[in-house]
Amino acid sequence: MSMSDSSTPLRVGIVCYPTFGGSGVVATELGKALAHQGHEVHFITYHQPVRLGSFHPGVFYHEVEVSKYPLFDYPPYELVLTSKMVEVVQTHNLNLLHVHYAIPHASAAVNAKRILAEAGLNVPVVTTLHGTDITLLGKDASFKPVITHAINASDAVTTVSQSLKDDTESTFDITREIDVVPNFVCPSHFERPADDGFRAQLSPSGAPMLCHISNFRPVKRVQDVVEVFARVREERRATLLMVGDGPERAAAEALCRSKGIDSDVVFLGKVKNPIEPLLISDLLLLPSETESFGLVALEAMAAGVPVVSSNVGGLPEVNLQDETGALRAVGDVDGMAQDALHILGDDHLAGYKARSKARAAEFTIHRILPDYLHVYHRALESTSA
Ligand code: GMT
Repeated sequence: MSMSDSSTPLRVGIVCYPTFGGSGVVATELGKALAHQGHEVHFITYHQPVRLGSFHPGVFYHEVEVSKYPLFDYPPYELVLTSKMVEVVQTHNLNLLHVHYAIPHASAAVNAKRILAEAGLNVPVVTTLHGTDITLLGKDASFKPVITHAINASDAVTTVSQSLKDDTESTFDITREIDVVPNFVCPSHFERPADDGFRAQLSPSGAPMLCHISNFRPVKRVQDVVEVFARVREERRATLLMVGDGPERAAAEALCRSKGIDSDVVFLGKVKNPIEPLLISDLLLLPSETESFGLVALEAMAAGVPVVSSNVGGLPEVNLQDETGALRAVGDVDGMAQDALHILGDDHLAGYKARSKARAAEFTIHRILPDYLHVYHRALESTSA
């Protein structure tokens, strides 16, 4: 039976960033879902992915250890990763490598593929682009030749939104087809009761709970979150839950103090499972400078939480104006506050919540997994041809 036969279980190597970022979450949940369907999945990364959990049949983890040799001011992670990919493909007879994020994963995979070809093994590389690898790093001329090559030399390339596909094609000299495979949520993760006790503790008055979840990098415009909340707070009681950590957190905390709203804002720090805070929230604020998809917006919607976001990148493909929330130009904190107040209004909130849930149901893993499998089989066919 040929490996491109869609009923044959595959042995897939998945390379991703193991941290809290959306790309790692998508890669990890995809791997778990593939294993659940009977495929064998090998995660290859420098740390166990945050969302991997302890034990899943069919899921294996291979750690990439970076050499601490004193000669290396800059440890060559990409090369160690390449070697690890070669080793795991050979040892476990993998059919395919699926790498998430262009740098350094796609370029390392393309190199591994070449090394394996010399040993007589033909292993296709599927690359999924997630956003900042194109929209931020892509703007850095020093990365351009490597990213361009990694994309063009992959056997299949997917982006998580149409907007990211357009950005990729306009930023790089792309000579190949790109498929759009949107991000997804796993409905079972949302089938749990909200922790009402925790909510009551955070918001004893029962006031609406606004929420922001990110890595607090400049691209997330965390200060805008505070500005929007401060305007909402002028009009009504409310609590803001800030989830995550990163370089902008201290400035955001200082801004809350200077605006005198710090007693209504709770900074939780990093939380392993953002679904828990979402389940006790009424509205997500996501005013990012750029966002290729905005996985957290989709997760919020799946938890029945509407979204007020900026109208950039892939966000309009996820968050629908007046249906699941509202979208405004980057930096329009007055407009976002107006939208938040409207959505939180007694007559509106329940409708927004219900429509958000319904919209998120269009992006469940059951719908998206076949798209990835289709891409895998096409890549397998093209390399075996
Ligand atoms: O948002 C980040 O800074 C993290 C980054 C990542 O690599 O995890 O997120 C990107 O990939 C996510 C998963 O596909 C997307 O949902 C995010 O929109 C995207 N971030 C940006 O484009 C800023």
